Amino acid sequence: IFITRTLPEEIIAPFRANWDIQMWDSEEKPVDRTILIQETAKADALITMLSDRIDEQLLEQGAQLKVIANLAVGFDNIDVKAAQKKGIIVTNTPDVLTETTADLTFGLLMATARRFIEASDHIRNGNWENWAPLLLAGLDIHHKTIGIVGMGRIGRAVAHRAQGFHMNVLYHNRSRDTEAESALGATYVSFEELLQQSDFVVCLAPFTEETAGMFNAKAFQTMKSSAMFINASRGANVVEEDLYEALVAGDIAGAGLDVFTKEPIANDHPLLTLKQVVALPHIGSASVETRQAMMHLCLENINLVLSGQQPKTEVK
Ligand code: 8YV
Repeated sequence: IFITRTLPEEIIAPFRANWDIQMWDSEEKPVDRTILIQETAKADALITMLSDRIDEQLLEQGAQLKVIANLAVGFDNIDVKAAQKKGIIVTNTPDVLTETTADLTFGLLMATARRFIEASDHIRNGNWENWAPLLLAGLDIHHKTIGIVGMGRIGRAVAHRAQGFHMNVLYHNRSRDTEAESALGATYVSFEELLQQSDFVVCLAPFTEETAGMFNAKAFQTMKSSAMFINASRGANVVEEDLYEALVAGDIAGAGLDVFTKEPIANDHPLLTLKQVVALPHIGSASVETRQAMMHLCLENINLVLSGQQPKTEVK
């Protein structure tokens, strides 16, 4: 088993009894492509990260490769069709990260609406000298309209949180989710209606051919000028230049971004120059408990496949 980052030994240890486990020697730096190719040629199984490009060229090297366990619910870094054609099973980590990512998404919405980061910087920079009636005044969240684009597991968990804030929940999705409609009081609307009516537009859709760049100049111009855009799914669903222009022009009021088109972003990225932007380094699923559960699920899936059984969470 080759793992493309260093994972904690206490997670790996129980699996060492059965398998020869090798890890790339860094917690942070992505594995070199040449090493990944060499290791893939020797491996029965890989644990991969979003930053690893698993394409046809790499898969060609996997003479004995049986399973690729991606440490993420998303799998847009993997050519799943090419893997399946070669009989290689791909697994992901759904469910275990749903609530954690929904917590982060809702927190990001709150931080953006109520200007948490600016307010914290205000104190740290020594600017809290006086009280003023509108000092760091943000926008209300309760009783507002939230529009969720992508009503999957995480979308539903965010809708559930929004209910607690007495929000009106709209959603747009590839298909209608009648369960979410009855259980969460969510209303299905077209993408355009969602943009027109929402105070908070929240993107939780995976990156696919249909969602690529769907948040573009036209979308931002359709939103209310008082509305905020929150993205906790994939940066490439957004045309970042258009988002920047929309924020500068006042087409929308703010953005909370946990994801970017090309990660990691540089600290001179234009979006970071705007105070109405809250930016996070893709930490949606990053709680200790959840990251451990994700790692464990990857290893369990590999263990099952290599012992001839069905994995728990195969990407079909
Ligand atoms: C990743 C994510 O797990 O699950 C996903 O799809 O985007 C994150 O939770 C994280 O970036 C590590 O690859």
